[in-house]
Amino acid sequence: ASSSAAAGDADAPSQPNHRIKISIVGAGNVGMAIAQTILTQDLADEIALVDAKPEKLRGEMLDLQHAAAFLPRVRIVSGTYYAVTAGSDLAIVTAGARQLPGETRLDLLHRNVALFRTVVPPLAQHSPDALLLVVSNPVDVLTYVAWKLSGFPPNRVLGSGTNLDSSRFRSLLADHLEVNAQDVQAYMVGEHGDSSVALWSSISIGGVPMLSSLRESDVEFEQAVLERIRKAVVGSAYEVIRLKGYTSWAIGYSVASLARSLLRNQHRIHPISLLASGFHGIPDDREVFLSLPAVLGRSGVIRIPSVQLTEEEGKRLRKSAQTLWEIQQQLGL
Ligand code: 6V0
Repeated sequence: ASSSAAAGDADAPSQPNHRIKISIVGAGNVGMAIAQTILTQDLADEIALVDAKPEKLRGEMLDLQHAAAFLPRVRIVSGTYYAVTAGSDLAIVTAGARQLPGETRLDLLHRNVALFRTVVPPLAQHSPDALLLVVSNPVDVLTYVAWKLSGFPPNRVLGSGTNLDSSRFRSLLADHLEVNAQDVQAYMVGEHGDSSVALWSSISIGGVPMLSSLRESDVEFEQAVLERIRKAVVGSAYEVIRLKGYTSWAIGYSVASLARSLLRNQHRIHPISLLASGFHGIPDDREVFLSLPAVLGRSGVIRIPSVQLTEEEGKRLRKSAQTLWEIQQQLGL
């Protein structure tokens, strides 16, 4: 299937004096890295921060406000309640519970679903026309949860997904090939994290397809190198967490790049978590979110271009879809 997931490609809101408002729920490491990148890139006229911890939240808000002399003029507000988010163009959710010692991933997921029940409905209520961007992990399942709880159309609910994995992938490929990462086109798709799928067949360097331009005898060697690179991408978040306790700067830039493409109607293609039913053999009635390259603009997911997957890549994607779907069945939504 290659039908559009979007209802339309409107430039709304189109009022000349429209002020762009971005809300960020969760003023932790990730939420604040996103806020600071959005601020320095001049993407919003107003930023609203929400967190459950009022003192930490106020501290973060004041700290950002004190940078005003160095930044474009942006109104920064905060609150533990959702009225501060009213009228957002984009709402980004980074709030999440942390895994407790001995806790399974599924138990953690149940706690995060309970948390999303307190976050998503009031966000949607105060900003019924917003785009909703989920960052909290496990991002694919939680994007599905946010879609269900918001009642929004699927084109307006997305997860940061493999946008970050793909940029790590591109930069490692660029190092290997000794070219600039901007000239490397390469995607990781599917589930964000351990089982993400690298699309070898569509890697191109300066517009030249990589694998098909190799001599047959070199393909096997390159594929072994590429698999090593894929593993390095998957391991890179773990390494950062082991070294500094959390990840923040790269996800901050990754989410800011999504915010720019969405709010500035850039029609850029990003691999992000979206409703993937009907694509690459995922059954139409399996409502799962996972990452595929999508054209992003002011109305959210504008189009899902058809990418060529090899049989093996398609198989891996469908396996992830099946796993995600089985997990969702246990959530009672
Ligand atoms: P953190 O520093 O613990 O921040 C989480 C914040 O959420 C804290 O400030 C909490 O007070 C706040 N919070 C908790 N409950 C609520 C609530 N009910 N309402 C409002 N705020 C609440 O975590 P960190 O910022 O490091 O990570 C946040 C989430 O992002 C986690 O789920 C990570 O796993 C996820 N990441 C996702 C990435 C991706 O690529 N999708 C990348 C990095 C992290």
